[in-house]
Parts: sequence; C-alpha cells; structure tokens
Amino acid sequence: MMKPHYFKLSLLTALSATALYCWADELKSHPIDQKDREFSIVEVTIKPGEKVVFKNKDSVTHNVFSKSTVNPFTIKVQQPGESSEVEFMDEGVTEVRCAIHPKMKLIVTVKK
Ligand SMILES: [Cu+2]
Repeated sequence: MMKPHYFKLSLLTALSATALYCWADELKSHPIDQKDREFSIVEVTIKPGEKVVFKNKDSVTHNVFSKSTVNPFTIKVQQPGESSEVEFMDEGVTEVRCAIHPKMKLIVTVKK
C-alpha cells in the first residue's frame, strides 16, 4: 500500500507535468501575408483562441473578411503595409475572402 506521503508526492508530480504540458501548448500567432493579390497560404489549421495576423504586403488596398458564420469578422479597408490581428475563438471552418479581389481565398480551420 502507498503511504500518504508518497501519494502526495506523486500527485504533485502529476500536477507539475500538467502545468508543463499547458505551458508547451501556449497559443500562437499565425502570420499570413497578402501579396500579388493572393494570400501567402491557402489554408491553415489553428487552435481556438489563436490569432491570425493579416499583413498587406501589396501596393494596393485589401478588405479581408470572413464569409462564414463561424468566426465572423471584417478588417475593412487595409492600406499597403498595414497589419491586422484577428482572434479565432470558435471551432469550425471559416472562409476568408477579400471584398476587392474575389479570387483571394483562405480557409482557416479551428480545432482543439
Ligand atoms: Cu484584396
């Protein structure tokens, strides 16, 4: 049988391991550029609460928005050189488009 002292010690070890795991699993920011009237990638998978940083690296304005009911947002007019951070809280698939350039498309999948 395990003595109470050892039991406490193993509980402490388990808690420390959990804390370390959470620390290693911290939320990230995902940079995605707009260049040559395209997104730098066509799809990305992120965790709930993580952010995508949209940067306009073009010489034209963009207007990035979510076409989906999951994680709706709109950045509105974004001038060349500007960056905008968008937090994705809800799990699911979000289709991101540009209101000025209909060919621009990015799929953001949020899952745990
Ligand atoms: Cu655009």
